[in-house]
Amino acid sequence: MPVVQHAVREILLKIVYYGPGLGGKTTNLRHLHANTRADLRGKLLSLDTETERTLFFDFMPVHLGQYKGYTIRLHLCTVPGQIAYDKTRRLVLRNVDGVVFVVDSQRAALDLNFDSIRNLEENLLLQGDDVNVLPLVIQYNKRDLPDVLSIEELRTELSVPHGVAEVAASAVNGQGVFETLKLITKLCLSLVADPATLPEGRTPSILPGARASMYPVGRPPSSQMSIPIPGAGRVPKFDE
Ligand SMILES: Nc1nc2c(ncn2[C@@H]2O[C@H](COP(=O)(O)OP(=O)(O)O)[C@@H](O)[C@H]2O)c(=O)[nH]1
Ligand SMILES: [Mg+2]
Repeated sequence: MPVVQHAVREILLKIVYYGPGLGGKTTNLRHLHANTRADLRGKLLSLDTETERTLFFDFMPVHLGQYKGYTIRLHLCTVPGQIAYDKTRRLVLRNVDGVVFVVDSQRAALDLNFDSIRNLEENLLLQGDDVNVLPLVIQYNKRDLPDVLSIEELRTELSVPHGVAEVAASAVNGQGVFETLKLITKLCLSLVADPATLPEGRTPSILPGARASMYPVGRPPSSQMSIPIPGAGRVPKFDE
């Protein structure tokens, strides 16, 4: 449900990074923050415990390029991964436009990934969203570590539906981080056929005819966007 402001010709998208604790959500935001021009980004606001685990959430505003004459503003948020913080996760998920699910690719983290992706589905359902409709990117993170499952194994074990947008990443090295953001933004914007025709303010998340948005089968409106999307809809080779 993007927020459109016609007077200032601006679209606001809320993108939530979801996933198990210590999977790399905060690391994604830190990399984006460190590598975005100061005039295009706001402060990265993090509420961590002493052990650096995200207690509440991280938040960062970013300005992106233009889309059909409208400026795109993003609100990037993370959720706390620990089981105990389900209420916080639900709060952060409200009015979400797109989700990046950050998978911890380590073999030992499989159960945590599984619980978290099911928890995402449940929480989206509770607020009337559908994980099969909402723009979603699966980021397979920590590909640099030795004991990781293959992407095929992770896809099967986590029951990732065929055709969902995926990115292989090593967020700690910055690999795949911008690609993930560009991909989710593009999927979100594919719902906004023409911002000029949307009502002022918040619009319903599921616009008529938007069913295919999660799956990059209907081509996103790349010609109108100034953001290049490398390898949209496929898992890139790690060294690309
Ligand atoms: N080796 C490796 N470590 C990572 C990667 N991404 C994150 N980490 C580390 O994993 C830990 C947890 O990351 P964090 O971003 O705080 O996880 P969050 O709980 O999902 O926000 C930190 O020590 C990160 O440095 C990665 O791609 N590779
Ligand atoms: Mg965190």
